[in-house]
Amino acid sequence: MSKIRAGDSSGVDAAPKRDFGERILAMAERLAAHSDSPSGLECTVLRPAHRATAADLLAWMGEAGLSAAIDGIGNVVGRLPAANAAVRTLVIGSHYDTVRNAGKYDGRLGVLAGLAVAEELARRNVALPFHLDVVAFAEEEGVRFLTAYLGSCAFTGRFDPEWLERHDDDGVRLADALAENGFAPTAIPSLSRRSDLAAYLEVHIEQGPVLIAEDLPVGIVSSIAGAVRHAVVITGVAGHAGTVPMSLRHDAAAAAAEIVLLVERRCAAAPGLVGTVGRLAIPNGALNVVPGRCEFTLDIRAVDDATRDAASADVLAEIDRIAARRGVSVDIREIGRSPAVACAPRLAAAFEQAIGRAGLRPFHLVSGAGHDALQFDGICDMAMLFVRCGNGGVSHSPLETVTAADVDVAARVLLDTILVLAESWRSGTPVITA
Ligand code: HGY
Ligand code: MN
Ligand code: MN
Repeated sequence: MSKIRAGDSSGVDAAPKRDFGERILAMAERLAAHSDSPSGLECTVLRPAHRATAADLLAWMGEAGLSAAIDGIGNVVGRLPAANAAVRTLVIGSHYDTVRNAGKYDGRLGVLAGLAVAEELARRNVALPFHLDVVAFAEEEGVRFLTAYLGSCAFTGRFDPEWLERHDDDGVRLADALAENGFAPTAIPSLSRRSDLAAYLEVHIEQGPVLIAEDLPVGIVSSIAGAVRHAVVITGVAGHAGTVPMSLRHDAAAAAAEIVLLVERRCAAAPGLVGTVGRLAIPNGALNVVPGRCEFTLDIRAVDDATRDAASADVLAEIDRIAARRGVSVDIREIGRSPAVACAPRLAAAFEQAIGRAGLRPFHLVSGAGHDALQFDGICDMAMLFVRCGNGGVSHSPLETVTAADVDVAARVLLDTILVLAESWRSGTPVITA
């Protein structure tokens, strides 16, 4: 059967009355059954639940008519090929790993929306002028090895071999975890698709309350906040909880507590600036021992790098003063840094026009959360479409929720956008150049 020329788009209502939304939510439900925790969803990189999730995604991509494979770090890549093998690729992606006690839609919604839309394009036998890859990135959250964006960094040629030496809470090195999963750590640089990328689109839950307040199902991301992250170890003097006078203590946990409040105070000082101590532990702590060691993480972000870096510098300087006053020592290691980036206006405009064709009010908003799209900045145009979250916008929580109707709108906007990008290329006014 001859291919239908791309661009024969009759807008977002062209898709058959198959409810993308219900199908995508049903697939998200299936994936959420794979967890490494008996209580709540936990799918961290290279563990059993992660492998099972990748296997489902690989199978579904094949059933959708894509040629699919798992690459050398666990990214699941499904391709809808163009007739001309020499053209570049439009990537639709997001991540399939999760935080601990996670929601079902962070990352996965974007993967499954891309999968559902690619399946529809294959069903219609649409001849796109560019390859279309749906990519489920293996790791974005940074939960297991404290290094975020492993999957999209490998995909965009930004993987730092130093990360192979990072280890998890059980002391397992990333290199060893990769090898245990049949991946070759030294081959990761060869996974880069940097030279082949025409553009990147990501659909993601908003993870905030703005679209609720605007009463809109979808929004266009204007920019993505940049984060700087540190791992901090405070070393004080362990002692007997009953015999060491308060005036003689060098309590590592008390120093950490003062720092947590410092981060909260400093990062409340500017709009769009946020600071979080997300992990805090007293290794081998005991009820009756003055903590001699305390370990925690710092995550400071803002919509612009200058605001973020000023806050980070202030916090680090104050940590030193607190440590000196309390007679504890501090080891601070930067473990991640991503710049604030703007989405490509031309590509964001393609989303905006599709939203307008759907009869909706286009609305632009900033993303306080980081996303895999960050890693495409400077390599190809990238843009993001947010989907309204319920429950006040809560995310990184089992309370994360979306409606099938909103997800359906997002999928249809994505489908229409892809068809219009193809049409623009065919008519000689390409928004992306394949
Ligand atoms: O931390 C973030 O912003 C994202 O959820 N990884
Ligand atoms: Mn997340
Ligand atoms: Mn995410």
